[in-house]
Amino acid sequence: MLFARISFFILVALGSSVPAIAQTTAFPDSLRTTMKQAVSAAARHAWNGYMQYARGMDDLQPLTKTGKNWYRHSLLMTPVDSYDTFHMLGMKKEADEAKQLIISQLDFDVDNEVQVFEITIRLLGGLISAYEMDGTPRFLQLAEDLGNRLLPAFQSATGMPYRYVHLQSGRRRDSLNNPAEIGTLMLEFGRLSQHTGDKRFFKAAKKAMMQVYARRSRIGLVGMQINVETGEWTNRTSQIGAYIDSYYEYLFKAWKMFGDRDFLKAWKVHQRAISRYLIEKTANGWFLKQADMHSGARGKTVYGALDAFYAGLCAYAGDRSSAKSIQRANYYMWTHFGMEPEAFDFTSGQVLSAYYILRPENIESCFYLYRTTGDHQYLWMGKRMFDDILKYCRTPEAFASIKDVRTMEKANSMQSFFIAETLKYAWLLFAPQTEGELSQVVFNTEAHPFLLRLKNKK
Ligand code: DMJ
Repeated sequence: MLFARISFFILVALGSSVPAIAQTTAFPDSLRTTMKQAVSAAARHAWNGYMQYARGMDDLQPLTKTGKNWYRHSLLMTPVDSYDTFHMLGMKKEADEAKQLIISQLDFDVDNEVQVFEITIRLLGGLISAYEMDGTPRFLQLAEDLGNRLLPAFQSATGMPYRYVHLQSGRRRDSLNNPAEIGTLMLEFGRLSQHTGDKRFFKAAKKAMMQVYARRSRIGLVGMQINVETGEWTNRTSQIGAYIDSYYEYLFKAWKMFGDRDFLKAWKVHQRAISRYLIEKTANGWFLKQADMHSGARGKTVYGALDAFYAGLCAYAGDRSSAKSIQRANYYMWTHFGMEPEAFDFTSGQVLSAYYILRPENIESCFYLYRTTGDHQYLWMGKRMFDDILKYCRTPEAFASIKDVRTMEKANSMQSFFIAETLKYAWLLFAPQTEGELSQVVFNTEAHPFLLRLKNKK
């Protein structure tokens, strides 16, 4: 009792530096149903905004109520990214509308120079999962056509892809690439080979990924930028977030999906190095910092929205202890600023990039933590995050990003990953475990579910 009273006074005295602790009581079933319905309503609202103001274009700009294309011609980023979410959430009307747009309008024979990584995770991934979900052959034809148009990107001296490729001419550009954009092609290209029987896709993606792994430092880390022509690192700073993140994610997931031990071995080497050199244990949870890839020397203590995925990956890969401690830091990051900023310094507390662009990683980690531990605190965490998104990002027409989490001023963007990932993981968090069952599917980095095992296919 006395201890409880003392703790209370310490907590009050600490004020805003109190570590964020999520509620741990049982999450009522009725609330789960309410949350699921609220997430579905949010998905419907976001899609209606897109259909009313940006139909046929890539993205909706929610404040100006206009559409925006990434390149000269639309590649239907939002419909392709959204289709499997609607399918999974049982939103038939919305799924049919997205499918109709894709089947009638999507064409890759256009004068666009595209970013290989983004197009792979959003479009190739979305088309493959759509095909696996409803079996419509056109989805696979589109995926194969796209895969063939992206393949020239891998024609470099090392086999690591250039960052951009032109969809019609195959012209490549930008030899300064990074592990995330090189390695996060494996699931999509590998699965495309399995569906089409054309092994070139798997081979190209695996070679590229293993070229990055082969250039790891003696202590098992990789840097943030590499020249795909010379194989030289041009930025030797290591971290868990941008430019590297999903390279690690795909090593583990490629092992799950293809059962190829090369991926498992690489994942384990990196996992050890990350634990040793990048994790920093603080009173607010375990954050991940920057370090020199060769010496392991501590660098900037910058952490942010993208880094938050690593808790989920640890949980998925069986390291629950690290997962829980990192998720505590993730929740601190979300609650401390009102919503998570893109980046902050976890030593000084200073916000470095104040925007929130509807990113999924923190809720995604709640999903993996809940599915692997059954601990209801992750449901409460996810509820808090989703409620904040409703509170701060919802507009009369759709959802907007936040320009500055300190003022909650809105920004004119609704990225396609909001429906593809953020809302899918939020819904799955509250849905029965039979939905998005982790023993049946592997989610690509854009949350497109691929069947873990294909029947009768090599
Ligand atoms: C998504 O496109 C993917 O999750 C990617 O791996 C990282 N960035 C966004 C979401 O934040």
